[in-house]
This record gives sequence, C-alpha cells and structure tokens, in this order.
Amino acid sequence: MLNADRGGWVFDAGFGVGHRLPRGERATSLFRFLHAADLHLDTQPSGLHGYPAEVAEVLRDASLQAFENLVDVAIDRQVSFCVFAGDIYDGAERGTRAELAFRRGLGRLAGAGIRSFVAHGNHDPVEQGWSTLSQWPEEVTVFGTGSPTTHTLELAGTTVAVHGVSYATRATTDNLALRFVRDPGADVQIGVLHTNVGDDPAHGNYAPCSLHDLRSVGLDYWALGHVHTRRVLAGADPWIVYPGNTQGRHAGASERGAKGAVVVEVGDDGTIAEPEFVPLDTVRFAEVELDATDLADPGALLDELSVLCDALRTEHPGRALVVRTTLRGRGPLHGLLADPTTMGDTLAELRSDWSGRSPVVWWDRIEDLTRPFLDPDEVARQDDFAGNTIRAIDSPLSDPDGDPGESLRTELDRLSKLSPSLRSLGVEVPPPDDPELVERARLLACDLLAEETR
Ligand SMILES: [Mn+2]
Repeated sequence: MLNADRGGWVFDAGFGVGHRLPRGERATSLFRFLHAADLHLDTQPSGLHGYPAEVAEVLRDASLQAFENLVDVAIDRQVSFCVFAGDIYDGAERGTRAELAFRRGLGRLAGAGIRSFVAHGNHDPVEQGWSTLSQWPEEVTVFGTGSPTTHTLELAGTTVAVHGVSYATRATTDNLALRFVRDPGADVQIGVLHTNVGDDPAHGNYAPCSLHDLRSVGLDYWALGHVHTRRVLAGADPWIVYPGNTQGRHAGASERGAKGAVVVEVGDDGTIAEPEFVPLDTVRFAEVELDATDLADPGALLDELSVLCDALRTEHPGRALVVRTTLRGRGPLHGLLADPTTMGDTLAELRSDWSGRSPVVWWDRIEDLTRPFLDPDEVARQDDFAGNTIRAIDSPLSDPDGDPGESLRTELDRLSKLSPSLRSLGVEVPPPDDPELVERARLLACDLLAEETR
C-alpha cells in the first residue's frame, strides 16, 4: 500500500482565491472524484543504461503499477468517478499490454461502482489506428473526437456534468476548449481536456488554449492533461489543474519528484476544495546537487553521497529511487574525475554500495561540472585582466599612507566597468582589516573572471 506522503504543489497563479468558505464554516462533503492524466501506460523509462535485472524489473512495470495504485486509491477513498485527461497510452508499439492493463483496472473500478471518463491525447489519438480493444465495461465512457460530449450523473441529489473530448490525430492544433458548452441543467461542471495552456514552449503545442478561453466556458473544474509537472493554474472559479503524470519517466526536471493524481472533494454547497495530491508512483527520479569544493578524493565523494542518499530514502519512503548527482565547485576532485577510469570506477563503486536494497536504489550518473581550483596568488602574477584585478585588490591594502578602503573602491569601480561579472556583483569593498573577507573576495574575483574568460 502507498505511503501517505504528499508532494509539493507548484502554484502558478491565482491559488487560494475564489471559492473560500468564511472562517468556521465547512461544506459537508457531497462526493469526490479522482483526476489523473498522462499515465503513459507501459512506457519504459528512457535515458538509463547499464542497470541490473533487479532494477530492470522495477522499471519495466512502474507505469502499470502506478495505475494499479490509482485504482486502489480510488476504491479506498470511495470516489464517485475517475477522469483521465489523455495520454493513457504512450504509443502504438506498446498497445496491447497497456490496453489490457487499463481494461483490467477500469474493470476493478466498475466492480466497485466507480465510473470512468477517458479522453485521449497526442500520444494516444483515437483515429491513428492502433487501438486493439473496442469493448469496455459499461461504466466506462470514452470521449469521442471533434466536439465535446456531455455526460450527467446524479450524485446525492446533485446533477454533475462531465464534458470531454478526445484527439482524433496526434497533431491536434485546434483550440478544443472553445468548443465546450456549459450544461444549463447541471449543478457541478467538469471539463476533461488534453491541452497546452498558454502556448507553453516547454511542451508540444497541442490543442492550445488560454486561461481566458477556459474561464469563459463557465465550468467549475478543468481536469487537464499534457503537462507532466503538477500545476494549479487557477484556484477556483474555475479550478484549472494539471495533476502531472502518474509515474516519472526519466531524470529530466519535469519527471522528478513525487508523481500521482489528485482527489477532488465537492461540498454540499457546490464548492470544490483544494485538490489533494495522492502519490501513486513506484519509482522516483531524484537529483542531488553537491558542492565538491572540499572533497579531497573519490572516497570522500562516496561518503558524502551516501549521506545524501540516506536522506533521499527518508524523503521518499517506499519508493525505488533513480538518482543522479551533479557536482559543482572548484577543488581537487575536478582533476581526479577528469580521468574516465577514475570516474567509471567511482560510479561502479557507488552503484555497488547501493545494490541489493529494497526498495531499489540505482545511481544513474555522476555529472561532473566541477572546475579546477584557482590559486589567487598565481593569478596575481598573470599579465591579464584577472591578474590586474587581484593586484588591484591586494595593492591598496598594502599602501600604509592612503585610505585603503577608498582607493580599493576607486580601483574596483574602474575594473568593474570593463567586466560584466564584476559589474554584476556591484562594488562591495571588503573592510581592509578583515583578512578572511579579503581572501574570499580574491577567490570570488578569480572564479568569476575564470568563468568569464573561459
Ligand atoms: Mn503526456
């Protein structure tokens, strides 16, 4: 069973405004529904290499297991219905296993009296010829293409309209949101759509629409799919929500962290509460950034990563982890890890250290973005801009007659006009009687100028 940990939300805009009850009053829950999208069933995590059988086994079934978890949660939480906002499947080449798993899960939901509403998106368009199943349990509604259709349910004396539409073809570029129509006879209205809101350039621009388009339809909740990062685009009047995908697929930014669905509570006064995120994933992708400045050698690196990995396992209990680390800073590791053999041996040792765990831990890679250590005394001897800068920092301090603070300020002011890096810092003059601060200023100047002239 799942742990009850909750992932963080990304609130883009408008969260917390609109439907809020006065303090002290709470609507009684009338019913709840589950909203999921981008299941990409039977997709295999991409960009990973060299993992052993124990890891392969977990990765292979992760998307299907996440869907099984979804069904468990829907039954456990006694939702009235589930909506699936597109990209149920990843693509034609994995059709049948994914479809049979989906059918089995929807059958379990139907057996518990839970209806399902399914829209298709750019990864699983209806008319591109790979759907092998045509029969679904009668509690399942698959939205057609072209114009949205509306299905109404009577729940505890309330009429609920669920509107939705599927993509006919992958390259759907029409604004489908504008085709939705509010049902004047329903009390609560939900729209199910796979769409790229706001022409976000980070995502394929399928069925693009604007927040204004969505608001203009007059629904209460937009159950969206397409963007794999969980996002609330608007909090109430209407809610506009991307639940994110149900299982991360690679180590990229949009696929990291907790993945799952949202459970949405509707009150007896028709208000919709803040959607509750429920994690469903079995494998979690994580990245740890590490400042390697003070690490003397690969042994110290392994010790440090071990501490970080323990923390990750505490943060993500019960999940298999695929971890990548990015090393930054300037220090001795830079020279050592530049040797491919040393790097390969270090990664192999790291993987071996963490093998055989349950849940599985797989170290995907060590990204080495460290830089060589710079010695300011050495730089001071160079006949270049960096050398001039370090000498400018050093010389006024050794002038016993002048005002060291003032002459340093003048000199740095002059140099900063020549250098974007120094300019970006502003001219912060260290107090000349604080040698530690002066030394840090020299190192910082060295670093900035080395980056600038790289
Ligand atoms: Mn998708």
